[in-house]
Amino acid sequence: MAKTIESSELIINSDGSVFHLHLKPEQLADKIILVGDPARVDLVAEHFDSIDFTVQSREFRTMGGTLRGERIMCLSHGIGPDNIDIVVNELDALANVDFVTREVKDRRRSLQMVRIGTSGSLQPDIPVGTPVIAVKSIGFDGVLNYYAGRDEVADLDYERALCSHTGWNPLWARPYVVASDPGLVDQIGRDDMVRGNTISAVGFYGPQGRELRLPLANPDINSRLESLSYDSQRITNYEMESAPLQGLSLLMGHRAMTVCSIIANRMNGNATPNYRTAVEDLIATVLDRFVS
Ligand code: R1P
Repeated sequence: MAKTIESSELIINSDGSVFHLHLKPEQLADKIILVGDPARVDLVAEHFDSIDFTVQSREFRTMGGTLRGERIMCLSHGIGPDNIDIVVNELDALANVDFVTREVKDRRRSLQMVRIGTSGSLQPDIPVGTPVIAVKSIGFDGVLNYYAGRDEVADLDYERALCSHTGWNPLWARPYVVASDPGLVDQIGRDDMVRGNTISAVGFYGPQGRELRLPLANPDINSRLESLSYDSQRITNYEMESAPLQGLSLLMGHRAMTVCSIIANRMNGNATPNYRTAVEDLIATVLDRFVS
């Protein structure tokens, strides 16, 4: 018998849309671009051949339409891994739950999600302006630890190596390492993008080793992360969403990846507040390869 989900667990608005995203099942496209900033949704959608709808609720702004004859949509998730828990669960519900009967559908629908973000480099040789694909995502946020099956989709040996090399602070959430969808990475990644291992942090300042006025619990964390080499892989950059996006997609049967434009180099102390052109170029490149 199909599982039925209570209205307290999956809240459906009176217009038939899902609680936070305010999207209706019929609006869902299989190809989805995710961006952090609601204003960036318009930069993506201006490449669409047609725009069928725009929906906004809080930081979640969605524009849906077509590109080269395919349905596509772009959605903003705001800042932080906690928002990704909302976004991926609600997108999955739109795809795989009947909103009238509240039953989980028998046939699973798989979405393709590409996050285009901004990021800080942890390697001196990856400068500002470089697009970095998260071939592996490393969650410092803990979101995936709340789901059964976490250990089946995570790279436990990498996690152990990371904890041992960094002297992991036991007060922090247990980190998890998850892989991007290899097909999407091959489709979108070319020689003009670096393939790296991306950390999703739970905050922007202390949780990414930034010291303003408050001293850090572990001030040497970034140099330890920079020097880790596991299975010929190195940690390349910090952002805040790729790991929960990857981890939840793996558990739910969706395909996902993240590519970020580097806007700061944490090891060299360089940064640019003028990254709009680099992000616009990255959007155009990703769309061209995502829908071809
Ligand atoms: C922090 O400034 C935000 O920028 C990065 C981080 O992941 C975080 O969301 O990505 P976006 O530019 O995609 O928001």
